[in-house]
Amino acid sequence: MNSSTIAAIATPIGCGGIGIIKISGPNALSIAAHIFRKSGFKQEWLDTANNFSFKTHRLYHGHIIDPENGLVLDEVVLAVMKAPCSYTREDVVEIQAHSGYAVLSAILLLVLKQGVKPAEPGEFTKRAYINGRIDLTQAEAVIDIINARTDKALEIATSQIKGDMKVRVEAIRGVLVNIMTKVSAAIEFSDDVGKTIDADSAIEELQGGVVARLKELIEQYDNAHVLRDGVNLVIVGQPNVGKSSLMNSLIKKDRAIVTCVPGTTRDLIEETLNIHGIPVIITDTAGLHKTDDPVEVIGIKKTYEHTSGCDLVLFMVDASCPLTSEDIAIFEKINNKKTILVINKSDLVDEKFAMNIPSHWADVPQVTISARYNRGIETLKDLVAKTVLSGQGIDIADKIIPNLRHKIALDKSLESVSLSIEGFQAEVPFELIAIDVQGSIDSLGEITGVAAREEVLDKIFSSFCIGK
Ligand SMILES: Nc1nc2c(ncn2[C@@H]2O[C@H](COP(=O)(O)OP(=O)(O)O)[C@@H](O)[C@H]2O)c(=O)[nH]1
Ligand SMILES: [Mg+2]
Repeated sequence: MNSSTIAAIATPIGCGGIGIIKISGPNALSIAAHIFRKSGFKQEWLDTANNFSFKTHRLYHGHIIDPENGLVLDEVVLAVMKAPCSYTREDVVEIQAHSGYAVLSAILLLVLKQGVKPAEPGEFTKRAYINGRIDLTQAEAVIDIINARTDKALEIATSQIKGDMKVRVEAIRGVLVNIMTKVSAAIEFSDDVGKTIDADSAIEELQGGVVARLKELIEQYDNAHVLRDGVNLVIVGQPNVGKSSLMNSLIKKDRAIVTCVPGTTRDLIEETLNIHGIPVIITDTAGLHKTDDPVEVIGIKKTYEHTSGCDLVLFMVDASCPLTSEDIAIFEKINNKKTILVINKSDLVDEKFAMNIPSHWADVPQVTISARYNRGIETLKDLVAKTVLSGQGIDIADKIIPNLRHKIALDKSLESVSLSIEGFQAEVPFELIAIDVQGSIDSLGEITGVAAREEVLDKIFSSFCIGK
């Protein structure tokens, strides 16, 4: 348990109905008692040390009063949760005050004056982890819930905060620990024939209980991490093909200016949208062509820079005129990216129209749309989802989706366990096999936190906001 008491404003600063100041630590209750006056106060409520004594999991209505001068700072409700049944497993008091910059700052200052430390970003959750209430995957899920932009991302985060990922990883780790126990016994009692390991059954156990399950989780990351992390989508193409019209059609508002004047869009225009549960940041760009206009030149440079870092390119061409050498030049520049060929202005050609495209574009998924008349937009969205979900379709049944940190540890664990299997097969000494089994165990421990290094913890918790 941590000996210090910490406090922070836990709600966004601004005008609102309620703002919450959270206090956690051994002195949370005594400090709250010192600055709080319950409504209808009676002297007999005080204990022998002249302190107000709170009951756990109760709400108390009253006022925050500066004990030095008797000044009332606000009318509040106090939520009291005594250790260990609290978010941090320490004594916790939440002061529900009115939300305004001045009032919340004044109360926080008063709390800090009582010898309380301002909380670091994520420190409450870090304490919940250190005090054993949650594992590292659940701590990460807290930030995922806060940042979730779609229902799907939220589902993944809530499954993780319930501990689904932890349970899955611990089950795999359990198999490894079991094998490790046998290997250790075999090393220790190498003279005792009865204590040796049957390599075939160990390999079978590792293949089924570890390798297959690790691969399943890694595959789940590869196929579906975009549901949690989102994707960056960029619309590129020559001027006037209809990029801004598509942007507006996708986000269902007139965000980008649409005109028949080539070179209208010069800057990058960014919007967020939800495509079948995938959080998408979409960028409309300056038309790509040869130009002497200095503003357009900058816009084109920005377009290429942005495209190099994106996850998926919507490469747009105009159905009403044949492809030009400019179109082909653009395609050559972006063809190292995942791309969808979007053939726009289908309203200007007849139904049987098929665009004449170079043979090496044949593998590029394509869709014909009319951005102006909102035709083919749903098909385009389906294709985007399918492409970024690695062709897995939109229904990801399993909500356990590792994040990048988990996936790196899973890869390491898989590598070590594979080496240990090779060791069993080659009948190398058990001492060497033990190193790989232990390596595989340790990598999984990094995920849940049983074997996480301090810098990993710092990195995770520093991404939190203050007050969480
Ligand atoms: N007929 C037709 N015109 C379109 C379509 N999409 C865009 N346009 C027109 O093409 C011109 C250029 O559109 P805009 O979205 O500004 O193209 P951008 O330069 O690629 O951003 C405008 O006059 C649009 O109204 C479409 O699907 N069909
Ligand atoms: Mg435009």
